Amino acid sequence: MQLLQFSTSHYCRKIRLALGYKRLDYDVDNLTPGAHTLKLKPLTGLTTVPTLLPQHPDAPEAIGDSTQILKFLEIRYPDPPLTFGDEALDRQAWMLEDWFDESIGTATRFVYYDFRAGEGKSINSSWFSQLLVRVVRFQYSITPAAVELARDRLNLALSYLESRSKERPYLVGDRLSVADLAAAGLLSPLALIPHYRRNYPWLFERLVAVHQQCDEPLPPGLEETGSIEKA
Ligand SMILES: N[C@@H](CCC(=O)N[C@@H](CS)C(=O)NCC(=O)O)C(=O)O
Repeated sequence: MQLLQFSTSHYCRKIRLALGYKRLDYDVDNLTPGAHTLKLKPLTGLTTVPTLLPQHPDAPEAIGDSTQILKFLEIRYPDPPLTFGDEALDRQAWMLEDWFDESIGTATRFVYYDFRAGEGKSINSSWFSQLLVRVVRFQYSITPAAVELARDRLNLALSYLESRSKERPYLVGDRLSVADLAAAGLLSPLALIPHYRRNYPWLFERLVAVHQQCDEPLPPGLEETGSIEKA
């Protein structure tokens, strides 16, 4: 199995968490942003990573879109499960997964690239990295007004998640599910932003715990300590 990815993409992190949780062997092909469309478009008709190549005669050649990849993995490799086999719980888990994907993942991207262009420039001030930040901000129309809307959306999401996390560790049911993987992957870029590290310590405790459960290296900002104690 091969994962076509950008190493820094939070959507690709979500899939690596699932592959790790299911203890599946895979290798990665780190695509070059810009040139990636040449490889991806003929395979899936999409231009986005992650794309999974199952490399199995009974499976499609390529699966694009992280939710579709999770669905494929869950059907083909059901053990250990990331769903519940219960209609109501599964509906809740997939709805949360979709919400993180379509709304929160995008909001995180806006806030993260705004940070990287300003206060967080020193994270990587090389010309290539700064060019990439500019291109992404242009590509997704990351304007100051849009960033404000994204911040509001994240604040609401984080207060919802905080109230849930006080009740129980998992977002749905009593074990890890696609909803937790989506949350851990798509909120992971916030670990580099001091405002979120200061104000939402419980979030980063959860991110570390999910990454450890999935045997996935911790995201930038959390990897140096393996815990959030020194944050
Ligand atoms: N809904 C998609 C979103 C994936 C996505 O936005 N990927 C970005 C990287 S984080 C990408 O490939 N962008 C390049 C492009 O749009 O051409 C998914 O869940 O897979």
